[in-house]
Amino acid sequence: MTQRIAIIGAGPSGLAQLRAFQSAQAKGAEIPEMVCFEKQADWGGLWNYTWRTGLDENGEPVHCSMYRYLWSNGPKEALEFADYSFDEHFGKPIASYPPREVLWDYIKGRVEKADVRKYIRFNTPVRQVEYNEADDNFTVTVHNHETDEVYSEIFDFVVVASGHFSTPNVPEYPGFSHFGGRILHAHDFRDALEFKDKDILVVGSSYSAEDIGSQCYKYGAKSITSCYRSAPMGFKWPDNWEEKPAMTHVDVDTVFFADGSSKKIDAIILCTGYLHHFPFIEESLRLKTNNRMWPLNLYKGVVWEDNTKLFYLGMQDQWYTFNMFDAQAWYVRDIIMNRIELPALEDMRAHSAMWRENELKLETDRESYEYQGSYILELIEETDYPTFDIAAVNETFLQWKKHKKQDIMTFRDFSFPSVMTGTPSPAHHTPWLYALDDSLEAYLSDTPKPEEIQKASGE
Ligand code: FAD
Ligand code: NA7
Repeated sequence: MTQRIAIIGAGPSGLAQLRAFQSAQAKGAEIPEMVCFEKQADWGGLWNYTWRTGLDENGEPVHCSMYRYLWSNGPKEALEFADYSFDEHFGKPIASYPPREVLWDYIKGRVEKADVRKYIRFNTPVRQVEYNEADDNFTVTVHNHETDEVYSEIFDFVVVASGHFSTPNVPEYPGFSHFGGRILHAHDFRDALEFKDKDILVVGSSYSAEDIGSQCYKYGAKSITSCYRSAPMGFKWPDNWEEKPAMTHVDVDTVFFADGSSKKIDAIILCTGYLHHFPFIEESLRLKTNNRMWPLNLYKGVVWEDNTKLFYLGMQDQWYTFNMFDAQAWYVRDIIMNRIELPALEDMRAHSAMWRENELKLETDRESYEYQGSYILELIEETDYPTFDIAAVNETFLQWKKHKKQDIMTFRDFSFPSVMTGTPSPAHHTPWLYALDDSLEAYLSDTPKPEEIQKASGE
């Protein structure tokens, strides 16, 4: 009997899983039957932008946490697929920090070429995953919004690739219910122009705080204040951006901070991270973790140790992204296809405990991305995923961090050579701060728009 695999989510991780199997098939292997359930109407996960917030057209929680004008927050050379280069997709070298639409196009290019869309059932959220002890298989219950039918099917394996940056972590601070301005989470932030000429507060000190604050600066916010719980971001900020310690409370129009200072604020944007949230998975199979480099109970970061027919992709905090999801997907494929044999439960647990122990020793960013790089290497050494120069990617991360330290508003103007092809990337035609049109067309054109030239030259 052909084995059946349910893949939950058609974002970069779920698509990596489809591509992994398809690539084995292309080399002559017989592959199991795959069904990918995707709650949205299209593929690409977070990269599939929507203007919607709250609930989508089907009454489902909106998945997208990306916003207009989002450009890659790290160099594209760190996330390039080892089996599908930027050169191949765009047919010419492009700059290192593409906007969302350009990266979405790249993600789609590989899976269009692999012809795997046929495996995906769109507008179909998974409602429940249950393990059937007697039959050693899973019942997966889904809701087809196109026909408004709920149905169940049986699968031998389940791969959870539903992401973990979509369910916002929303803290409450004293006075929030009396604040006169808008309070929103980063998940619901869409267009920085909404905050033009406004005094905004971004809460948090990680990627969302840094980037949403920068977006608001770029699109004309009057002032940006950021506040941190544990440690400041510590970049050299523009004149109208100040960094404060933790917020203590707010009143109708003012925010108060732990150092006794206060500031009048129009809108509060909570950049306070996300929850790993899997309401559709039965308790005994559900991953419970915060956002970290080594969640427990996952052998090699992917295999549910207590039931090795269940897998999770992309659940780690992410330095590496697309090529890490690939490494994971190829590894999972090879377990399912009996090309990799799993060790005994106690050995899997010991292996995970060792990685967790090493995770707890990580002190610097450099140690963190090197740790994740060595994890990826461990996976790809066991599969036929094209190996790539992890040390060179780590070096790219190192330079990226330096550029950010030098100037948070100009780091996206630097370029890197491709680790996969060696092709150097050109500088983009317009510095990021002045490139207001983030469309694929504007980005790929060879010349800036006249108004952007004007703005860049300060006229
Ligand atoms: P997702 O992209 O979240 O995809 C998960 C998919 O699962 C979605 O399509 C969703 O609709 C579907 N799904 C969820 N629940 C269900 C269900 N119950 N049933 C069926 N389908 C379901 N990474 C970078 O490399 N560079 C960046 O610049 C970058 N910027 C980012 C900016 C933001 C604001 C955020 C939040 C993340 C960013 N990331 C970035 C990281 C991002 O996590 C990865 O790039 C990538 O999108 C993760 O892929 P994924 O497939 O694991 O998850
Ligand atoms: P992260 O990286 O998980 O960071 C969450 C931030 O929120 C972090 O600075 C936390 O501070 C802060 N936080 C969490 N809870 C609170 C409360 N209660 N009060 C104040 N601050 C809080 O999430 P991001 O959204 O920035 O990034 C997620 C992904 O999106 C990332 O991979 C990027 O690629 C884009 P802490 O340091 O824990 O004190």
